[in-house]
Amino acid sequence: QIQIEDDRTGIDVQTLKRAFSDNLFYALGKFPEIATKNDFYMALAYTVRDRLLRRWLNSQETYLKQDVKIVCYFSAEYLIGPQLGKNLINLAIVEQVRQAVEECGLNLDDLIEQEEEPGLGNGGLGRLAACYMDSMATLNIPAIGYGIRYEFGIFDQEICEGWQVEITDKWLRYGNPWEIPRTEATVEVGLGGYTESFYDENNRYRVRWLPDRTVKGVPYDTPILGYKTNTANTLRLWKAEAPESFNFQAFNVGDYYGAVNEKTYSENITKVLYPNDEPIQGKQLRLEQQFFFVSCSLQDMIRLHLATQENLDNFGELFAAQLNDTHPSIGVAELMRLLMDVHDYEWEQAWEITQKTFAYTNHTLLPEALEKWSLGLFGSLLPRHLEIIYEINRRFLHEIRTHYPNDVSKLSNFSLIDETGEKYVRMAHLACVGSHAINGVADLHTQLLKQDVLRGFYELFPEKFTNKTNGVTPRRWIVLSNPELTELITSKIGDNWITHLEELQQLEPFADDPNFRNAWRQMKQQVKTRLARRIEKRCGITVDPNYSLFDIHVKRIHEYKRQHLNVLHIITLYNRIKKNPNIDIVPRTFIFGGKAAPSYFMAKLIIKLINSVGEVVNNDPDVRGRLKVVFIPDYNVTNSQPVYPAADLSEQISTAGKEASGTGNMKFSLNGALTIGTLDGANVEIRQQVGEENFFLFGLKAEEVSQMKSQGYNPWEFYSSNEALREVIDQISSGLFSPEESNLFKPLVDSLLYHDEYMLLADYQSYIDCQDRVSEAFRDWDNWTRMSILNTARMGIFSSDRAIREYCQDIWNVQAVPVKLED
Ligand code: 26Q
Repeated sequence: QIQIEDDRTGIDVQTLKRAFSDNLFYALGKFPEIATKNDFYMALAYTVRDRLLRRWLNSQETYLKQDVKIVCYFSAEYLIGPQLGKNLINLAIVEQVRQAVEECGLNLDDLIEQEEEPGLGNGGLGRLAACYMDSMATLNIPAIGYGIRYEFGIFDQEICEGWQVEITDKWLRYGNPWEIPRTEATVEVGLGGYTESFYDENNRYRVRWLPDRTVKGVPYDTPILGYKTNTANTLRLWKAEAPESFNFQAFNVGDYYGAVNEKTYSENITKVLYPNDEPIQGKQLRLEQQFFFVSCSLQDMIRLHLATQENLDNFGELFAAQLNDTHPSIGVAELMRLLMDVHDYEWEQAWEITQKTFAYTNHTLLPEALEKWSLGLFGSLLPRHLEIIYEINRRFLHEIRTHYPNDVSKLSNFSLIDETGEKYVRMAHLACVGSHAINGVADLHTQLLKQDVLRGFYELFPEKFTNKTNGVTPRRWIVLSNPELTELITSKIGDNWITHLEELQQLEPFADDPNFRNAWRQMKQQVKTRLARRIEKRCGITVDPNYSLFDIHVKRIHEYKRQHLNVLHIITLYNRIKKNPNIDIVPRTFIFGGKAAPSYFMAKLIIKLINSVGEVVNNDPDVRGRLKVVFIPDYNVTNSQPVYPAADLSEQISTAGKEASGTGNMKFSLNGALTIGTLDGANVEIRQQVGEENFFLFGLKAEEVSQMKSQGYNPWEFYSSNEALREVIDQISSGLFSPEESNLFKPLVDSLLYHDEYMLLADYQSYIDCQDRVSEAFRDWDNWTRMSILNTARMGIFSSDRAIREYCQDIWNVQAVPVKLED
């Protein structure tokens, strides 16, 4: 072995130190004396990247040589979070690196915090994709994550006078050491134009698409290394570029600005992530984004396939493409087009390959969140795809006619085209017919899909439907976020749980061990203190980590998630104190965090309400610090990591039947928080696992919600018959929390009193009673600790490793492929 190689791969402290200084000098062009903190971070990132490159290349080589089946995860969003800490853990070199940088006079945690995360997603769906990439690598499953390299990710949030303000996320500003552009794998994507038919040299009827513009897709690859394994998969994100830097023809005619304009236009496609976690009506650029990344990815897969195979006959045997919601579902039509128009396949065989390749995951039950595109927009951007969709539909409706000969209403219900008013393409229908498997993301969610949203499709092909309850990766959400808990668990049961999370069960007997309970409580205190320090620094609010219950509600701000129900509880407690300042009350710190879609007025008003109530409660001398309300600004992966470990109570209080699964609920409970929650999404399964005596349940059930709605729900009845509730609502509307503008919260109050779509008033009393039980339980520290231990011990099945094993077995038919480090 030559010395150079050692400097790039060695993992002893001396070599790491030398490599770190080398990278600082040769990659960043700095001496330590003049380096900034970011220079040091970059130098360390390169040092770590060097150490995973061998594994990455070997993994890719192994896949290429062995004809293995590869999972292609298609997702418009990835929220992978900061990479440095995670890679150190997966390489198992945290301690050596800590020492190495310390010997250079630096602190590892400071450097880790320096990293700007790629915020290439909105919330749950994007983060799920990231957890799944981690698990696939850890389980040695060959995988490629395909997506979009947004130049601006989800906006940064600032809070000004209690309001959300959006700031552009310039995450690439200081460079990204984790990605490598692969310009040699650039592909071209067409848009717009028209189609024409012709007869080819064999006199076969053919169609071709003549787009009126093309865009280049350049892949940027990020390695995703598994935990203590040699597998490093690829996250391949596409950036849009103009085909030529100059349109010379236009330039010669003198249209200089027109030429440059065209360039900016193409490059717009991957400029910015849409910050909504629900579809927005008819934005052409969004459809362009979806088609762009899907077309790039399918072309890339075909190129990879043809590198070792003669034709595409067995494409579906060597690739499993998972559609992360309907956002990439145009892939069904695009693969059909590529197979037929470019690779000469007949319809029947192309369709067989397509269905075999794709599977579809649904992430929503809200009917208004089902993606659809108006025919006009769709046809002008993707004329050939619209034709293909019509033909898929024609054949599909023919089957429907034979299946339900006497029921014409079935045709319009199943049609891929919504013709009830303005005409739309229904993307979920396209995904369902084009896939061999369809899944929901929690038991209840899948059940409701079968009964409700996709009922017809379930009746038609029940065998396509399965449930795949979400999971989260214990590497990021325990080992990295909560070193104190990690150490405590490992001291009792060893560290095998990190890859076999069911083994947390072995903690159960210790729940009755007084010494262990003490250690657990101390550990919780320690992580709560850590969060308290951050809150002090970030928000200037002093909170008490020792006696106060940390009651945490972090997630996107949405009416169905009911952050404002939590606020009604806070005001209720505040009123109790005001009426009786000496009341014996369990001190609580209410912690919120989350972004609102910039155009979602009500969600932004909820943020303002939280901060306004905080202003009053935090500063009222009668409260004597027993209640504190904190809104952590700019909630993202980085800022969330210190939050989950510090929770005593996890708020999972969505209206039953609205939250598909939730994944934050899992992160909290795994870290020993108790949950207050409705029977919604994965809460149902969490409660089954941890035991009903260790879970605070309240509220209407999903069927009761729909029942009450169909019987004509009247929120006013709840308001007028409940004195405490009435007082709270009246205080909000009278301007108690908005003295400078008493009508400020009128839209919110009106929405509750006159519509209350999400049944807050119906669930109010049940929620308050349940919170009272929480407070009583918290007084018994010892038993609370026991329940906390049992939560962690029984949450093992919510590992994303378990979820990925299920996808591999039931949907993808993919096997693990071990990668050797030597070649
Ligand atoms: C679609 C079209 C146009 C613009 C935006 C969108 C869009 C973008 C993001 C639609 C939906 C999303 C994100 C949805 C999401 O995050 N859903 C969550 O997925 C989690 C993982 O399965 C679940 O745990 C959550 O319950 C679900 O809300």
